[in-house]
Amino acid sequence: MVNIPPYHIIVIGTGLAGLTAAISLSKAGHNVEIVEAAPAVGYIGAGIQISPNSSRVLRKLGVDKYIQKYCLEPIDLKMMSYHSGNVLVETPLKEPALQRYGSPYWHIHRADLHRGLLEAAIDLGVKVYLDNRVVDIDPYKPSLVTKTGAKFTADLIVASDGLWSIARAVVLGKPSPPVPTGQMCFRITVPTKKLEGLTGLDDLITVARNNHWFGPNGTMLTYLLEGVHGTMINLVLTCDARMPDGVNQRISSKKEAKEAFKDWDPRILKILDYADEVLEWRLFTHKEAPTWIHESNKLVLIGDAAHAMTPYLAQGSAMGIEDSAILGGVLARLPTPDTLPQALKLYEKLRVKRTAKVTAASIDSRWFTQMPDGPEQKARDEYLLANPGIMNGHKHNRSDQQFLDDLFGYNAFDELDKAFKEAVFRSKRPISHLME
Ligand SMILES: Cc1cc2nc3c(=O)[nH]c(=O)nc-3n(C[C@H](O)[C@H](O)[C@H](O)COP(=O)(O)OP(=O)(O)OC[C@H]3O[C@@H](n4cnc5c(N)ncnc54)[C@H](O)[C@@H]3O)c2cc1C
Ligand SMILES: *[C@@H]1O[C@H](CO)[C@@H](O)[C@H](O)[C@H]1NC(C)=O
Ligand SMILES: *[C@@H]1O[C@H](CO)[C@@H](O)[C@H](O)[C@H]1NC(C)=O
Ligand SMILES: CC(=O)N[C@H]1CO[C@H](CO)[C@@H](O)[C@@H]1O
Repeated sequence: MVNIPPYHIIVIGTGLAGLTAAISLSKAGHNVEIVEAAPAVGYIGAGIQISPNSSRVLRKLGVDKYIQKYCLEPIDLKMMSYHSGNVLVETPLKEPALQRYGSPYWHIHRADLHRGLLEAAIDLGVKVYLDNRVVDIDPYKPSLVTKTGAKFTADLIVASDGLWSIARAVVLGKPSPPVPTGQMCFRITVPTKKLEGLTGLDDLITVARNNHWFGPNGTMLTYLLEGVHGTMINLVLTCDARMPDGVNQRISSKKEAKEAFKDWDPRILKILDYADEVLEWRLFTHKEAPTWIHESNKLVLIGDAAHAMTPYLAQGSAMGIEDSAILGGVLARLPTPDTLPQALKLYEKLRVKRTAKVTAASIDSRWFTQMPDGPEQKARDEYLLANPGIMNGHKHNRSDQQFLDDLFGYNAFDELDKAFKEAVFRSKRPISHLME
């Protein structure tokens, strides 16, 4: 093989997408630097769910050895009625993840995942510049300036600057702020040690499960985390926004959370009594962007910057992780400056449809899971009880075989192989001349 000089790539943001992209691009042979606004590599919120075909990406990138011991594998998914706690759905998670999709379903504390990704990136030689908020981007050079006055010039800028991305407006040529969904969530973790011995909680605090409650204009989700800080129960309580306009995140209290969910499963209210810290998060989404690539072909969006979605399916960062695998993959196979436009186009093509579909499904799942009490909700519950298990054509996506195969079965690496094979076959010309 000819000796191709690597790209010099600057990644904006050390979120889950940014760090995974840095690892993936570095493994593809490129030189990667990351600039991050925060003074320390932090993490937002508490737990995160990593579904099979994104755990596949992390394993393939070698991140598993940094995080494995902090991962729990939920045995099943339970969906319950908000007030009574009556079980409406119970489907296995751990076993199908391993058997059918070939990669585990993980629950992990974001701090542990973040630290693992950062260690993996640093071990690969990625340089991380903290406390360097990007204040200006020149997409043509491409270069960027941070608030410290430092200027970084590269061959390519990969913007994973999240929901409030400034790069997104540069790519689209106009502001494109996120859209509030009208909902918020309370995010809470409680060490299970504090809850031991309380009646009725055993199943919630000792068995690794994915527990959901459906209720009027809201949902609850709990799962266990096994972090460096010991075992914790993670709660995500979603409801219509009860925050003052203009406030998007704030420290809240157990009193607020209990008030918002006062008619819900008393087990959760009991757990809330033991919460020390309660955070409120306003939930946003983005309109689908017409493109993720700046016309210069030297600035590209990934992660929430490209496709922020509602968290109702727990797929936001999973999509960013898949993006990273694909972007690294195309830039491994198309590594020369003349092929950069084609490489980015292929990345976008492989990702836009999938993320749009998952975004749509995530929004739909809000309406299915949050019906107010009434005939429609009764019919839903009766349907769920009459149709247990995972099957083709199930009305609820989380029980529809086809939908799950599509979501969890997605193999970023196979998709990439397929795209390259198809492209070569169609053109019978070298890959660098494709997709013009
Ligand atoms: C309540 C809730 C629960 C969720 N649960 C799940 C789940 O279970 N599973 C799942 O897959 N997803 C989940 N998500 C979605 C997931 O959190 C996001 O999709 C994911 O964190 C996005 O990662 P990212 O790297 O794209 O962006 P971010 O994590 O937002 O990272 C962006 C980074 O860029 C930095 N940055 C921003 N601007 C600049 C700048 N100008 N200069 C330099 N740096 C900058 C930020 O400081 C930050 O570090 C959930 C989301 C919410 C709100
Ligand atoms: C619940 O949500 C629906 C749809 O957004 C809304 O019309 C209704 O007012 C909400 N109900 C309450 C009690 O807020
Ligand atoms: C499932 O997802 C599809 C989009 O992929 C959507 O059209 C459908 O309404 C969703 N169903 C439910 C119950 O959320
Ligand atoms: C649709 C798809 O790509 N599914 C893949 C998910 O992962 C398993 C295990 O590697 C593959 O066998 C599937 O093809």
